[in-house]
Amino acid sequence: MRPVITAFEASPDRGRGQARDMRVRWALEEVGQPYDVRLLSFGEMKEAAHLALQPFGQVPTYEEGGLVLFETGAIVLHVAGRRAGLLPADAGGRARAVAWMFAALNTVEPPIVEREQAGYAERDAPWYKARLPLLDGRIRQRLDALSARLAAADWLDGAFSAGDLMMVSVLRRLEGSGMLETYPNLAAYVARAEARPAYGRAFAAQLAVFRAASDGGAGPGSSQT
Ligand code: GTB
Repeated sequence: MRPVITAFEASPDRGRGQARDMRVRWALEEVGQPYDVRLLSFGEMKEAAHLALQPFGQVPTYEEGGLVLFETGAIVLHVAGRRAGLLPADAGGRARAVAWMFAALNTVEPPIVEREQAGYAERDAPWYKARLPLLDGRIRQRLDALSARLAAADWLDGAFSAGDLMMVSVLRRLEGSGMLETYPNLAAYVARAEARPAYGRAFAAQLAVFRAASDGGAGPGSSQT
């Protein structure tokens, strides 16, 4: 049974792989699970048919037989549990990989998203310039800790895992901020993950969707990979 995921018909990130379907695509590629994609417009994401799958009207979702999932953390964990490649075989190693997934989503991503949102929503506000160092400081606190963790290691806990996939996906949101570059081992960590063939296939697939949409040829609203 090929799972079906949903993604933006025309991603606002212009194919830079920042939308969250990228994490799911990457996980599916890492475990060698072929999948289909249903592309949605912003309008379709807020319609009843999609809200029945994703109560917040967001992408991505994941459908597999009768199973419907939303939240990328839950989806990646499910994918990682179905086939080998993203979680260690031993129970302790699996639990630690899951802990790193949660760390990425609950501890590292929130300050990054907060800075991003401030850039969109508060840039013209009188307090924006004064608040920025505080927001940057919160991110640096997390990057300092991650950089120390990866001082003598390629990956967060032994071999590459779903924890690394999620952490790298989160760190990639700093692209263009210049912040990652001030931590050479974190920049190298992200580059190492991006060099994985599975990452390359996932990135190419989401970029192809954006290119098709910008050529005005998004096609029938679905794609295969
Ligand atoms: N917690 C949910 C999950 O992990 O699945 C969050 C899902 C989510 O935020 N989805 C976004 C969405 O559907 C798309 S990925 N937004 C529409 C809405 O809420 O109405 C977030 C995203 C979008 C665009 C960029 N970008 O342009 O760089 C980056 C990230």
